[in-house]
Parts: sequence; structure tokens; C-alpha cells
Amino acid sequence: GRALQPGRPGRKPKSEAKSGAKSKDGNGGRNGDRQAYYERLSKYDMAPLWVVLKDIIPDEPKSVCVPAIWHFKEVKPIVMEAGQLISAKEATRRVIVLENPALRGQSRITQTLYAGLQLILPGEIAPVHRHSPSAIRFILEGEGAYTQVEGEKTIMAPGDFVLTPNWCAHDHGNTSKQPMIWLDVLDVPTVNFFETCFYKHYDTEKQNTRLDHEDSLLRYGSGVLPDGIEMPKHLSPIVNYPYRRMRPILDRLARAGDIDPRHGARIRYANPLNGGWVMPTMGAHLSLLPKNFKGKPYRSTDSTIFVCVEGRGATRVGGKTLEWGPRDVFVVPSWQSYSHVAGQESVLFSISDRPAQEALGLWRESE
Ligand code: 1HN
Repeated sequence: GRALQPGRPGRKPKSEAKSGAKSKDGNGGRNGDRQAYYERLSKYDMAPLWVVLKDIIPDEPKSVCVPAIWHFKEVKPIVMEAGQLISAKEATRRVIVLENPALRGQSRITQTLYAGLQLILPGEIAPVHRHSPSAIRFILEGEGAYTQVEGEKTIMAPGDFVLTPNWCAHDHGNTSKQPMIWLDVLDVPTVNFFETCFYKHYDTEKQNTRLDHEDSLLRYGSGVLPDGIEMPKHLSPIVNYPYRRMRPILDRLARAGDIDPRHGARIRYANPLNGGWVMPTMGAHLSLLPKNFKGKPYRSTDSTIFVCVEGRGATRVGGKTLEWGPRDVFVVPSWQSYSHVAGQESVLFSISDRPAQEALGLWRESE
């Protein structure tokens, strides 16, 4: 590996270049000594820091992931094919993973987040289970399938944002007449980075429904809270933030001129208990880009997954132009400057690991 090399390829520390100017290896003949030393170190599972210092402490983030887009029109037929090859039950979850082109084989769309397109056909059930990774679903196509989270059933429609926090039991079923496709985003790479993943399978297919459709939205999302009940505050108790309730808020902001020059008229999905992010590891926004929007460039340390919900536009990032339309999914890597343009009024959903970065004191942004 690299620790056995005398220095970073193609670069020599200044001091060495000077002092060894006249020697054969440009290094006072020390390269051979060093090489031998590194080899001896290696036998003890040790390595010299100076060889890797610049790589492990870059001046600023150099994301290993790349900007990428999945056009729904192109990938939908391939996702639908999976419906003929395997049942939701056999697969446990019939999902096609979106892999960042620079991270193939690692089941991730960014270094910290997993994303996939889940297909559930009419009549199918995805059996109940729970795990320590937290999940969100963002509904792309179809209407009427349900998910149940800790006993609360919610019937999903396009644009709905559904939470399945850490260790909550969840199962899905499609009682509608059409296939449904949604985007799953999970913090799996983060949870596995910390080596904290647990999973529990149940022998029953479905959990008992204890709470009606939208119980948690009506109970906690109406400007009042149940009095005198102690609740954990690090995550939102709301299961589904329905698009039909969010979309009119964007219109209100836009009409009032509350339009951020970089993000458009944007709302943050909030935990009604404390105004914080919906979950500790993942946070989400919904933004409206008015017709002929030309966004100012922006960058932040959270790699961000976007979904176009309505409209059409493009995002400039890292020398690329990602042109998006309805249900397209695209990703912007950490600390790469991006800007949105939209010829027509458009709506973008986005989700990132920002809450985790903020909790660790790491998150930064700049113009
Ligand atoms: C999971 O539980 C679901 O419940 C979807 O729908 C995708 C990817 C990795 C691990 C668990 C689901 C998943 C997942």
C-alpha cells in the first residue's frame, strides 16, 4: 500500500528536495532507508503519518462521490421488470439500489446515505420488520398503498414524505389497483460506519393497526401538543407529511416573496416537538422554484439527494448540468457548488445528512 512508498507520488516534501539536491534519489540517499523503515514499521501494523497526512487532512472536503442523475422515464421500465422476477415477499423489499457512479458496489448514493427505488405491486405485502437504520420514503408514482409504522397506518400519495425512524416496526401493502414506486432513503452507511446496525424479523406478515391514517399528523401537526405526556424529542412523531398539505405552504411563501436566492421558496420538514430536524441522521426540505428562477450558487458539507416533484429545470454542479423533470432523482456531493435554474415553476424535494453533521459540529455552508 501507500505506506510503503517514500512519499506521495509525484510530490516531494520541500525540505527533502532541497537538502538532497545533489544525491542520486534527490533525497540525500535516504529514500532507501525510509523505504526499509516503512517496511519494518508495517510488520508491527504501524505506518508513518507524514506519508498520508495531506490525504487524511485535506484543506477542504474532496467528496469521493460524483454528481449523478437517474431519469425516471429511463429507469422505470427496468424497475418494473423486477416485478416479474421476484415478489415483494420473497425479496423482503423489492428495491433497486441507486449507486453513486463513483461508489459502485457499496449500496450507497453518497458516503453516508443509501437510496433505492421500491416497487410494490397491487395485492402485495412487504412483511413487517424493524432495524436501527432510519428510513424515509418519498412517493414517486401510484397512489393508495399503505405503510404502517409502529401501529399507525398511512395511505400514501405522490409527493408524500413518510418517516420510519430507528427501530420502528414497519410493513407495507398495496391495496390499490396500480403499482407504486417510491424512493427509499436510509442512513445505512452511517449506521454501519459506527457499526451499530441491528435488525429484527417478525414471523407475522403484518403488524396490528392501532392508529388510523394520519393519526400522528392530526395529533401533533396542528399547532397543539398532547399535554403532560413525556415524549422523546430527538425525532418527529409524525409518520406522513402529505404533499397535499405541504404544497399550498410553498405557494404562500412564494406569493409573499419569501424566496431564497439560492433555494427558492423552501420549507424544512420539522419536528413539531422542538422545531428541529425530523430525525437525528437525516433532514429534508421542499422548495418551490418560481418560473424563470436563476438560483445563486451555493455549497454545503452535506451531500444532498434531490427529487423533482413538479416542473422542469437544471442544476449546475461540478462542471455538469443535470437536467431534471418529474420523478427524476439526482445527487450533489459534499462541498461542490451548485445552482438551480427552472424555466417553469418547479418543486424539488431534498434530503441529506445535515442533522448528523450539525450534531457533531461539522456542518458548514458558503455561497
Ligand atoms: C427497508 O427496510 C426498506 O422497509 C426499504 O421498505 C429499503 C434498504 C436497506 C435496509 C432496509 C423498507 C431498505 C430497508
